Amino acid sequence: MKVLITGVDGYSGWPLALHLLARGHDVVGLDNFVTRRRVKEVGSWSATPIPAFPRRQAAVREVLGKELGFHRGDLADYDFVRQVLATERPEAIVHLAEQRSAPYSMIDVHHAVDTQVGNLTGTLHLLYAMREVAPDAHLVKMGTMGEYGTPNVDIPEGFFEVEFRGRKDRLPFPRSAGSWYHWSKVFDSGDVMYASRIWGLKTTDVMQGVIYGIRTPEITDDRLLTRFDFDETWGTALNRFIAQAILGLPITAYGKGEQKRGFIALEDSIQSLRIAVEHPAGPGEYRVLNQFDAAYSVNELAEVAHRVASELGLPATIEHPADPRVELEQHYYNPLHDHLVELGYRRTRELSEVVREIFRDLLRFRRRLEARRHVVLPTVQWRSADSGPALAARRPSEPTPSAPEKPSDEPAPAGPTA
Ligand code: USQ
Repeated sequence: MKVLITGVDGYSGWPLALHLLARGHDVVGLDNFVTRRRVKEVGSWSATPIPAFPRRQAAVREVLGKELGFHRGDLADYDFVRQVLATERPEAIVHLAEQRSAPYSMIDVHHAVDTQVGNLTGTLHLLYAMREVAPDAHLVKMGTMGEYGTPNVDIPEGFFEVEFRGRKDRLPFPRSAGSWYHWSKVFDSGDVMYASRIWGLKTTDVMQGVIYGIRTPEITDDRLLTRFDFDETWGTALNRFIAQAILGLPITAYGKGEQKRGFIALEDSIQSLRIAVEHPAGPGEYRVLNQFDAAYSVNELAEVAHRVASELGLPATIEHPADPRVELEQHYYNPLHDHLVELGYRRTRELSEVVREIFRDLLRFRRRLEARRHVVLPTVQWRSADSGPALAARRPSEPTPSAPEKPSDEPAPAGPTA
């Protein structure tokens, strides 16, 4: 099958490309490298060194013996999007090219607008281009479990049967997101569902839980590593906890730490996306998949990171700073996740084994963590206008005045680096 991946240079896009190539699919990617620029903007970088894209393509050629096609460009440019779809004629499009950080979207008005305008524009451009030149393609769109929020009832996969004042219907389950970023995904979901209905497009909306991990079976060489973010803006909870333990910083379980989320290992998240691609939705179908394996509280994650750190002789401590987010710190959480299992998905990775693997990798790149230790502790506040001094009132992608010099282990800049 021919698959187009938007956001192929990113954390999930890159290992997905490797996995689909290894499975014998034709893969072509698209990216504008904005994540690399945005991570630099907050003064950080990936713990794993990420080569410039042409070097990544060369490594794929050498290690996997496969050709990864690529278009550099921006989904904000409709002519570019239509041109790529018309030239490549993909059978499936996996749309990952969105601003993916909740804290980034909460920095200030500019970052909120950048997130919502960028995410919604890219999705609408893809939908219109599909209608114009690729109406038979299947769109697999990356959404988020965070669209649902944390209601005090079970969470179905997208839709539920409801009876109100004596009448029944099957309706989209109410969304109640917790950041401007998460709301952008809610609005996207509405647009994808509507485009399916009016144009008969095949669409799958993936309600993705928090992904953790660094490795997939295809990553057999350091040149094939995916990025690993650990700063307060781009790093997700578990990634940050492990980096904090290595750096001797407190593990920051916000508030009571009883916030629960759905989690999935990177390798299993890639498996799920591949299954969604290989089992397309039907014409006019808007299919929703809740994509996570298990719900853990932030405290449980902190404890796993602490336990593995202790095994490795690292003296970690867990702290509970006031929660910078506006979220329930104790709540019911029971989302359903059966659709992917029905399509053949099986969990392959356990939390503590992946945590050990991340520690092993990050200890090798400890110098890169050390060089950015000043961007690990939280500064962005959901409530007040008073974000940390390095972030307040700057337009997206303005250079960060406080960013330190590059350590010598950064790859030579033969193009964009991360
Ligand atoms: N948290 C801490 N300490 C930290 C960082 C986070 O306690 O140092 C807590 C947060 O308060 C939150 C939970 O951990 O309760 C999850 O936060 P996160 O930063 O790991 O994840 P989140 O902001 O929800 O976003 C991430 C990805 C996003 C994806 C989402 C899936 O960045 O792209 O959509 O996970 S979900 O969480 O299911 O919405």
